[in-house]
Order: sequence, then C-alpha cells, then structure tokens
Amino acid sequence: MSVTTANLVEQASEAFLRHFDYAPSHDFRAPGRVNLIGEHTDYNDGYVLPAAIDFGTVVVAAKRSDNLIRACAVNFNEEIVTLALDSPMVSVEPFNWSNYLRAVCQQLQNRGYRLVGMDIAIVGDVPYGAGLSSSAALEIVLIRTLLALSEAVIDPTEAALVGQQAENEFIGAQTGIMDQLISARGEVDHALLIDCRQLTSTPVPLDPDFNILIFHSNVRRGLVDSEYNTRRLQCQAAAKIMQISHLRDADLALLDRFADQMDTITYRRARHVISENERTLLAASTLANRDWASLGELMQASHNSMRDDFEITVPAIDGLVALIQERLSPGMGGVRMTGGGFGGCVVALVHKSQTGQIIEHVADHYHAAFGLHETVYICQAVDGAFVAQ
Ligand code: GAF
Repeated sequence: MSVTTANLVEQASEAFLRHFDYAPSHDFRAPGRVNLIGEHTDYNDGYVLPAAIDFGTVVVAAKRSDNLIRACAVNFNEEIVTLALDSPMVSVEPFNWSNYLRAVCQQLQNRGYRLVGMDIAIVGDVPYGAGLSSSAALEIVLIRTLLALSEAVIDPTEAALVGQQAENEFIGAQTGIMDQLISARGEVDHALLIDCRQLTSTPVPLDPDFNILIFHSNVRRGLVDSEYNTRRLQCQAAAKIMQISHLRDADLALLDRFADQMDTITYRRARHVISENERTLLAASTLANRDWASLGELMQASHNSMRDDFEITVPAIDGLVALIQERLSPGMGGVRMTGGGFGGCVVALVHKSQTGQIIEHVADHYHAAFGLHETVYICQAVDGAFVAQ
C-alpha cells in the first residue's frame, strides 16, 4: 500500500470510528486517471491511452446485519447518509455526493446482485472538476466495496460498465467507458491502450526516465455536461451522414468524400475524432519504442485538434501548453490538454532532467498571463481497483 493510500485509509478509518463507534474490517481503493492521448474517442468506439494515477478514492467498510447502508463522506464535512437497500434508489436534488452511491446500488441491483447492509466511510484526493476522473474513481471503489462485502464477484470490465451506466442513466452525464475502465483495470508503471469497441486493452510500459506531470489550470469548468453531450451528438450526426455506426469506422478519405454533405462544424468534429484515433494508435507504439520526438509531435497535434476542430480548450489551457512547450526541448517529452475539456488539466510527459525548469517556467509566467495559480502533480501510474486488491 502506498503512503498516500495508507494516509487515506487512516483518515477514513478515524471518521468511521468517530461516527459508527467501531473499527472497519475492510478497505478498498480506486484510482483517478490521466489520459495521455485519445480524447473524445471512447464514445466513438475508438482508442484511448490513459494511465491510472496515485490519486484516488478510498472506502473503509464493515458489514451490518440489516439492509441499511450508512455512508460517511469525509470530503463533504463527514456528512452521513443512510439508504435502505429494499427501497427504490432516488436521485437527491440539489445534487449530492450520495447520488453516486445510489446510482451504483441501483445498477448492481438491476443486474441481480444481492447487496448486504454495511457502514462505509469514503475519502479521496483526486481534485474535483479537474478532468482526472474523481467520479469514476468513486463509482469503481463503491462497486468494489459493495460486491466484496456482499461476497459477490464481478469481472473488472463488467464493473466498469456498471459504473458507466450509473453515470449515464442516474447521474445524467453521457460519458464513454474510458474512465471507469482504467480505474478498474489500470496497471502499475504502464498506460493502457484501450480499444473502446472490443473493451480490450494492451499495457504500454512507461519510460522510467520521464515524469508524468499534471498541471491543473484551476479554470472553473463551465457548461461541461451540455458541451460534452453536444459533442457526442455532433459525432453521431457525422457518423450517420457517412452511413457508419461510429466514427471509429471512418478514415479521413471517407470523411472527405462526404464533406459536402456536412456543415463545417460537423466536419471538424469528425476530423478531430478520426485523426485522434490514428494518433492514439501511433502514440502507443511510439511510447513503447521510446520514440520521444514522434510522441511529442503527436501530443502537440492532439492538442491543436482539440483546440481548433473539437473546440474544447480554453485560453488558459492553451497558454499552459504553450508555456510548457517553450521550455521542452525536442525529443524530451510532449504536452497536451487531458480529459473532457473546458478547463481542467494539462498532461506533460517530461524527461526528468527538464522537470524542474518546466515547473519553474510555468510558475514564473502562468499567473501573470491568466491571473490564476496552477497546481502541479507529479504522478505515478498505479494498479486499478480490481488489479491491486
Ligand atoms: C470524460 C468522459 F468521462 C470520458 O468518457 C471521455 O469521453 C473523456 O471525457 C474525453 O476523452 O472524462
């Protein structure tokens, strides 16, 4: 168990003891993720290349003899919520963290899992709203906990699908499968090339001479859900015009044959996804071959495509990427926005010899240019929730 996980378990256990008056018997953890390349490709049945990171969500738990779930959320002032497993799961308005618990309980029960009552305490250190999948980490750790204490087994891919369905149907965000899949199945020191149609993955070793740096822009993400869902619809519209089920099945030549039947926005949205799929496949092999010059170029092209064709970046994110590029020597790494967009984080893979000067350069210029302070995370790739425990 890493030091950070041990600290989270300790924090959650203390809250558990304080509120429930006895010690928990189990602990589980699910990681957040950083996507190295392959953005908005998952719901187009395409490819993504994320890594699970050492920021995550921990649950400590103990079985009860009735059918109640008492849950304490340490990050939300240790608020306690009690659910009865034999009552319908109903969404709470205004939106409350416990909707994630209600959502996964409902999905598991719908699939025939017989859940038992339990007390749980939850704590996480994935920054909220940063595009690092705090919600997927929460869903996956809850699924892991609920099933382990109910003495039921689930395949990790099935667990990811339960999390995604909970998000789509109960929470109302039409997200793809990437975040839940990497949180469940990530591998230490590796990124995973995930085929989001087959739901298969290939581990790609990360180069130990390079750091994964995440720069949080601290831009408040606005209109994320509506813009996300709009992008999804635009992709579906493009696929329909080309008479294919998903953009995964198109290449740029096919897109150009149909260009005059699409408005420019639909064309550009499709061009991002089609070219991003190609870049992601290439990035997986360049990463495996440690061809850093090519990987840097692919990450740059991915960022430009998100900025110009998919239009999901914001000025502060573009500025962060430009600042990092100014100090990144050719062949020493790459940088791009990561996650759903409209704020959030930038991921930089940086040779360890350049890490210090890049962090310093951003610290010297980002605030002056955008009036915001960045937060920097140096991450390790870790195992997913269904791999580690
Ligand atoms: C969010 C979604 F949850 C993912 O499914 C994915 O679409 C991502 O945005 C963009 O690549 O994290």
